[in-house]
Amino acid sequence: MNVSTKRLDIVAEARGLLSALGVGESAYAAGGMAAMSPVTGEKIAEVATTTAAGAARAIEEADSAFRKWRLVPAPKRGELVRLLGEELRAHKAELGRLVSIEAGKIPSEGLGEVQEMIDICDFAVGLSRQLYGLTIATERPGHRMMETWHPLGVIGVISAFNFPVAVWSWNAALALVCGNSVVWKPSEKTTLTALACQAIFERAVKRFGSDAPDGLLKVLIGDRAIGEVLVDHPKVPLVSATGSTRMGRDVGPRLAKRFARAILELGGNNAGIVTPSADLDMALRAIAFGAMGTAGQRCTTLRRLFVHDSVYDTLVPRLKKAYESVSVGSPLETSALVGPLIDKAAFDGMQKALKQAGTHGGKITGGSRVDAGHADAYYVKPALVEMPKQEGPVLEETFAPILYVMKYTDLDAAIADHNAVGAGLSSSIFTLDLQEAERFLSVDGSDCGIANVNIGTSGAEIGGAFGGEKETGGGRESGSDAWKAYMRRATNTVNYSKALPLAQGVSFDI
Ligand code: UN1
Repeated sequence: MNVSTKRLDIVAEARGLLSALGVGESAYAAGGMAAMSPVTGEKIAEVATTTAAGAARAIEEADSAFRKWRLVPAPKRGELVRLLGEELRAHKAELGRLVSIEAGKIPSEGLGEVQEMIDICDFAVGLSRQLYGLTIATERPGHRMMETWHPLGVIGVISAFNFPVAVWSWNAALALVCGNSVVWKPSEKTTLTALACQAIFERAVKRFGSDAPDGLLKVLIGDRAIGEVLVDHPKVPLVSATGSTRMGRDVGPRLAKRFARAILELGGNNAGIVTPSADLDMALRAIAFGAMGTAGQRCTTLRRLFVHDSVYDTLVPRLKKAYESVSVGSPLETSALVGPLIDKAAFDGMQKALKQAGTHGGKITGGSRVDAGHADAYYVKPALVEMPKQEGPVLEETFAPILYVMKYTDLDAAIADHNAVGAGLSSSIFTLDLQEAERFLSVDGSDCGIANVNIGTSGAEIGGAFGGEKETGGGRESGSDAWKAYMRRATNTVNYSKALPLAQGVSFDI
């Protein structure tokens, strides 16, 4: 099959999916921003962009929508998210496929991402009948003190290419049941899936009826300048931003300057520890998925591995074999487990890191480019690098499938090394020893937002709070009580007595 035939195929397929998902042609036919597919490296559409004035207008409209939406009772708001979940169920195959085309995910991961959206919708629907406050003991007789949660306003969402639809849904599903509107700036690399989500959402709104105001979801298509409009706008009290630590270093202070809130979900440099008692078959599978899955382009990807020297020579040769034999190829045309990198810059970044690792004494398995029949697409063999110690590129997140493997002898030292990087997102220990497992989860164990036992670092469920510490930014999205970040808290004290006792015994008799 020659490249031009493939080109026609993928463009036609993307258009067919967009139309099935309800996206009008004017949104992607002749706009100013190229939509590329990493699968073939070709342009599949030209998306209409938002101007700075248009972005500001969208935020104003979303603010008006918020003012009406907050008055709709929360369980009713949940009904809209329930309908969104239904639409996602009905269109899972199409949206999952579009994710594969635009982000290069293998089919089960493209579909898995949509499943993650459905799951968070279910979670948010239940939440819409909760949003619990507290009643707190008061020192004053005849008084009641309580805490209530109110909608916050327009929630800005900035998302990355690697989870182009799920990360939006984690934020949007919670924001909506909490009574907010959403303005979303997706990655420039994944605009088509964003347009698809908007169309799916609009269908849910239509089914919901007139209680849903216009402007509950606005999508801004553009580059960094458009993201800045969102970050700097006074009518956006919270921005939830997923991306690099470098992006977070810009966004965080800008928000702080105007006292807006931030949920930052930034880089990860996630590690695993394989102890002497580990179930090595299980560890092998978990490591392979964590490190090679999604072509190493999850923020939760396993990037560092500390292996006890008593099991190193058993596990590492098996791992290397898995690296050598893993199938790499087009997620649309083959059943490969590893799809493409997002673009040439990602490939260059990977090669640079591998070169640096070599200068630090790293022994590299894999890492070279794979010819998948598409000259402008970047497929690579995942790389396993045995490192003498943790230094150089091991300390940084390179958004590509590189796993640095190091030997350890003492668990305390391994945990210290584990924690000695900037990021603090996800972590795991593979052990059947209760003391080791508990030590890893304890106060002076893993310093990450996610710490697992006998599970890899990636693939978290939506029910838990998702996010990490240190340079990962500290934000939490998704499950548990992450919803609280999307609301404002009011402490209310009600006096139902006939007197006016002052707190702290203060007297002020006039
Ligand atoms: C991300 O890479 O930005 O835990 C999110 C996971 C997924 C989410 C990853 N549920 O790997």
